Amino acid sequence: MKNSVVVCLALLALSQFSTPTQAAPATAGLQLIAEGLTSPMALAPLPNGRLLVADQIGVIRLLEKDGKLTDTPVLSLTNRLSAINHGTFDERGLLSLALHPQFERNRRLFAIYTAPRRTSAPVDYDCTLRLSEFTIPNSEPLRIDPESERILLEVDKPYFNHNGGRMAFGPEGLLYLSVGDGGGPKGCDFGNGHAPEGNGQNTRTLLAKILRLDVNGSDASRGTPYRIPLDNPFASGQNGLPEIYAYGVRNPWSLSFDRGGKRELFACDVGQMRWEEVNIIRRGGNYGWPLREGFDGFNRESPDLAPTSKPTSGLKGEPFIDPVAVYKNVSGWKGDPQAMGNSITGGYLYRGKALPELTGSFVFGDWAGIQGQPQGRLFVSRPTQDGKPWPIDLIRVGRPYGCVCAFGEDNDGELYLLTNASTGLTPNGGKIWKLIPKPSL
Ligand SMILES: [Ca+2]
Repeated sequence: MKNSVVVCLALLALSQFSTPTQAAPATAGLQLIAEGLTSPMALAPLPNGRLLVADQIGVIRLLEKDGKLTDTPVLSLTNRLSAINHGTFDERGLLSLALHPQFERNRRLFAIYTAPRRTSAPVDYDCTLRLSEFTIPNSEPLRIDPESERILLEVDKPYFNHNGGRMAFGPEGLLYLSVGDGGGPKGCDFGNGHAPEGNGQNTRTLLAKILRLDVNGSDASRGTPYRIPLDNPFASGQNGLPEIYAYGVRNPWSLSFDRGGKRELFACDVGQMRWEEVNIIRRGGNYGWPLREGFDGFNRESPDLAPTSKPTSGLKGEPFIDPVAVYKNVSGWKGDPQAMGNSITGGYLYRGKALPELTGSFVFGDWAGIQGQPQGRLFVSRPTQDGKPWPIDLIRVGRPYGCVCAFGEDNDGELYLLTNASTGLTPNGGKIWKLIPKPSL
């Protein structure tokens, strides 16, 4: 999801892709785990295997191991959210959850959601992206006291869209979160609340960034309830805001660490009209937005058209970091049989056991597919060893599943697909599926 406008798309056949790098599609099955949600956005696996489920409408519910979704919310944040468009498209609401790596000892749960505009923000701004933490009492039934909320970070948002708002703890225990470029009616990192060079290339705003915080202490000298990791690229504050870990991203709609291998950080960045990206995020990296999209330049005036230039470095001469995998967005490639979707939804480097065919590959999807209808798609991208772009293949599951809102991962590294029946916040349209081996015929 997360394109500013759901564009009416040309009728394209759901045909095979034919680029030379693409192998046969992978296959998997989908097991329906839970339904009755609106727009499931995130899963957080508790140590005992139960799953916390974040619904975009501001509710956190508990999914028991037997698949029963508890009726009474573990926590409701509905009265702390910004306005959201119930029933129709929106990018605001409750966006992600993460448990502290030492959750069993400290019971800390982190959540990102959009709150109303702060009074300190410009009056024409839309909302506030808020990172908060809550304490989950070690008692049953599981209930979180909303008054346990501790606000850690807020970012003023000029528009309702391009929030980012995904997060993950790294293997070293630091918290990483994504922040979108601020959005706007025209996209392209333009307009009110956007730096002339684009927020992506301006290191004095937290918009269009990957941030990294140490939430295991506060910093009295800065007055923040978190600390700045000493090796953050702008830790001194001299050349940029110290929370920044990487920059030049548009609307990163996933943030996840490989739980094996090199423990790399993956972020999928939703493109404007032409390219959807899978990125590996490196400390201090400049990912190019809004000067680059995919491996290409970017035409900020006419984003559906081919760019006229291809800058290779940022304002300080730092070389842009390319994505590892891209696919064409049907909005900018109408009629192109290689256009694979309209808005990337990031996932995980698969390390589970159920699907050996996918082990060591990045599993992700497209929000609404090539029709702009609730016909999301599932993809796998397999790493290359020669530095070439990773090929992307479809994962065929043999059944419709609606819009791909997000992915989740449990304690065993098995993956879940979080879907919505429409491109809007349709009550009861949200479902959770587990990726399982393809059922035998
Ligand atoms: Ca990029």
